[in-house]
Amino acid sequence: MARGRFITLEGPEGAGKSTHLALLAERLRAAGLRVRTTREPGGTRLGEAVRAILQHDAAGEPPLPRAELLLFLACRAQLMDEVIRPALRQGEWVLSDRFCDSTFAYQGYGRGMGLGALRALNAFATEDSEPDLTLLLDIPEAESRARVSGRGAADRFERERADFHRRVAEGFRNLARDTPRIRRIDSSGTPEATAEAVWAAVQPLLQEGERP
Ligand code: T5A
Repeated sequence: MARGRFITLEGPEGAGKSTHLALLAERLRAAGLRVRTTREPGGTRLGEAVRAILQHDAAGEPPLPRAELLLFLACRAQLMDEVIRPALRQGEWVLSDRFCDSTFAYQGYGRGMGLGALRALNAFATEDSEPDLTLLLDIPEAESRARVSGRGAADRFERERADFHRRVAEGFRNLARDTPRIRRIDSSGTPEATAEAVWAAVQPLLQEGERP
């Protein structure tokens, strides 16, 4: 059985990752593929429990930066072994709302941790697995703020200062420039225009699958 493909969607808050993950999953299913969707942090019982700690201080105190990093990586290790790798082995396409590039952007560029150490720790958590394709949905910072502020109580990351969000956004763009698997997509237009750009970016993977 052919191995499935692993696609991640990344970007700042409100960029449209959840929206486009759902639309892409629908389109891939319509093309006859078996698709599994997941998210980080989350996607397993352990991951969802840790998500509440990471985003909403469910432990009663906020995790300090190194603890925060290790909690994200613990979620990733669990998700990789429990969901992603088995699904890929079964020939499913896996779409994840955030993955390793969020760690590099938020904990690396945002919190100021060294990218070399983050890459090594991420490799340990994933046993060296990488996405086949990453779609970076990019929007101007003001647009991200406007989309997030329109939807109720902010989580711990959304409450970070503007300069943190600026570093994260810049970090994502640097990662896209330096990493061939990352495709940067403008997500500031209409959802329809973004969905078409997402679909175009996925075509090479679909065509690979058609080769004998
Ligand atoms: N984190 C995560 C780390 O710090 N390190 C890590 O390693 C990981 C994995 C997770 C938080 O954890 C941090 C980063 C995050 O802060 P989250 O809930 O997964 O939090 O992430 P959010 O980005 O906050 O999720 P959102 O749901 O807010 O953002 P989405 O998914 O990007 O946006 P979406 O699709 O829910 O909503 C977009 C809105 O914009 C409108 C839509 O109608 C919708 O209202 N819109 C468009 N949507 C798509 N395309 C367009 N062109 C649109 N135009 C308008």
